[in-house]
Amino acid sequence: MKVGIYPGSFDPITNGHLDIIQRASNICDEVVVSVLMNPSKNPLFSLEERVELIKEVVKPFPNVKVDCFSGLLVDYLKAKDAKIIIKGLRAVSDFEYEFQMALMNRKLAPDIETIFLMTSSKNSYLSSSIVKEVAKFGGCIEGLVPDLIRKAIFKKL
Ligand code: COD
Repeated sequence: MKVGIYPGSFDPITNGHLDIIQRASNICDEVVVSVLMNPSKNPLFSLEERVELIKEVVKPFPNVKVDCFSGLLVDYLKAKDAKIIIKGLRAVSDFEYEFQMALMNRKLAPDIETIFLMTSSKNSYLSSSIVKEVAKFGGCIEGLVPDLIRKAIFKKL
């Protein structure tokens, strides 16, 4: 069974992330959206909130699960006996950082492959931070995140 692990902060999940999840679900038997537990960051949503919100919005995809992890990504994949890391690419600006991470992950675990999926152009400018910033100053974030997430963001803010 081909299990693809899609790791990230997902604070919160956006339509850009969902675009990648949908594409990955078409090529993997199972996709696990894995939220990083990172105590050094100061997220808008707690880990539990992020996991619950993602579970709600991935309901239409029967082969997508949600989980969380801490520590090295490759150790998490080994524990799950998975060999595929899914990453999303928006623009050339993502490439350098993602390439560096992919090569380091390959050095740590040569049998694990990173697969990059390109987002639709309509989602290519989206990031969790930009959505939060626009919302914070009262801007419209309709169409950038699922409705449930939009409501959760405004409730938080
Ligand atoms: N369209 C397409 N893809 C998108 C979009 C969009 N609009 N927005 C984000 N993405 C992609 C990102 O490129 C990324 O691939 C993924 O979605 C998640 O994005 P974020 O911003 O939620 O999460 P990040 O980038 O903060 O996640 C970083 C990781 C958690 C993957 C990374 O820090 C990690 O693996 N940490 C574990 C520790 C580790 O192993 N470190 C060594 C790695 S070398």
